Amino acid sequence: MTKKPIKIYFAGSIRGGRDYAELYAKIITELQTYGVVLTEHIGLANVFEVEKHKTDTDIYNTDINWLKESDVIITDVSVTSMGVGYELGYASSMNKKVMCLLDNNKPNNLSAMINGDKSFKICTYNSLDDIKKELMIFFSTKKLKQL
Ligand code: 6IA
Repeated sequence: MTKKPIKIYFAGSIRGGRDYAELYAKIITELQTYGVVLTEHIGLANVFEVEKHKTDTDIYNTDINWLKESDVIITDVSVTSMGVGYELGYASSMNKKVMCLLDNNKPNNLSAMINGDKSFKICTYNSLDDIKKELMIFFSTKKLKQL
């Protein structure tokens, strides 16, 4: 029997600010070596243009369905975003595996409501190489291998 690829939900700031959009795209490329990324659009430079025909209700419904369907949620929380916070709370209530990446230069950007949820794995980084190493460790854990 062939193994189904892991479904990954990558969350990153959109209306919260796009300062890290280029990094999101690089993280998504790396994540695609581990499974299927349901939310590839998060890294697009022109996400507002691409998504402008969708209503907020459409966006919400699609994202919640992807969140439910996903095996893991990976997010960069260096830029504060209401949407990402909402998604993380939702994921936590479904007992999903969540990894939060945080730029070492932005320690004060992280809400206590994220930092205080001990079901989240929070990894700080200084570089893309650090992120790649953390992802390798995360995806090599036994529980994820068994999915
Ligand atoms: O509050 P934020 O916009 O920063 O929330 C970002 C998070 O909410 C992301 O992790 C996404 O999963 C989700 N999200 C927010 N907006 C969108 C969107 N279109 N498309 C898909 N997912 C979204 C926004 C474009 C629109 C302004 C035309």
